[in-house]
Amino acid sequence: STGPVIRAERSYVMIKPDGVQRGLVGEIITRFERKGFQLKGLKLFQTPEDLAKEHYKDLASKPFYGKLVDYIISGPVVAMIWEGDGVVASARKLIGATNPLAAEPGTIRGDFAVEVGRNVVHGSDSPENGEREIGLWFEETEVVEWTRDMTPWLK
Ligand code: 3AN
Repeated sequence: STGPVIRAERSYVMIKPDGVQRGLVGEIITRFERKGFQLKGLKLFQTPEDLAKEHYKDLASKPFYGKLVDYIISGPVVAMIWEGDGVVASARKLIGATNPLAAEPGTIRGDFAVEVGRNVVHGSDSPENGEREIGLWFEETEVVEWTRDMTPWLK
């Protein structure tokens, strides 16, 4: 067929080095799974400095940019693609406010973080940025197409 490909909304979600080091990987993935979003890509990854700089290039003029890049490359991250209707805005609700002290309890940052410079997780701020970030962090061969309606596992 020749029609345009209409693809579901996707967000780039990343567990930052503090989240990995604190053993929060399972907890964070669980929140996205049980909400109902679909995991389309996942890897533990040591970020090269040039990629961290590119990812945060919109913040390059901020005074904290250098520290932010150092933090992101300080240890492995868990890079993820989550897909579903409204996933970008919903992921940001699950994650909570940028400043963890302002984040509501029940959000990831509200439950697990206190410092803006160590706020555990990233989520894309628009569907367009989601696609941009997925393109930065994932090779096409690392994006997995799969369906959740398969043969029942239990009878
Ligand atoms: P969010 O991650 O909630 O989308 P942004 O895009 O404003 O927030 O900021 C990106 C990242 O920059 C934040 N996750 C945080 O790690 C860092 N950051 C933002 N503001 C500050 C700040 N005032 N001091 C240190 N780091 C900051």
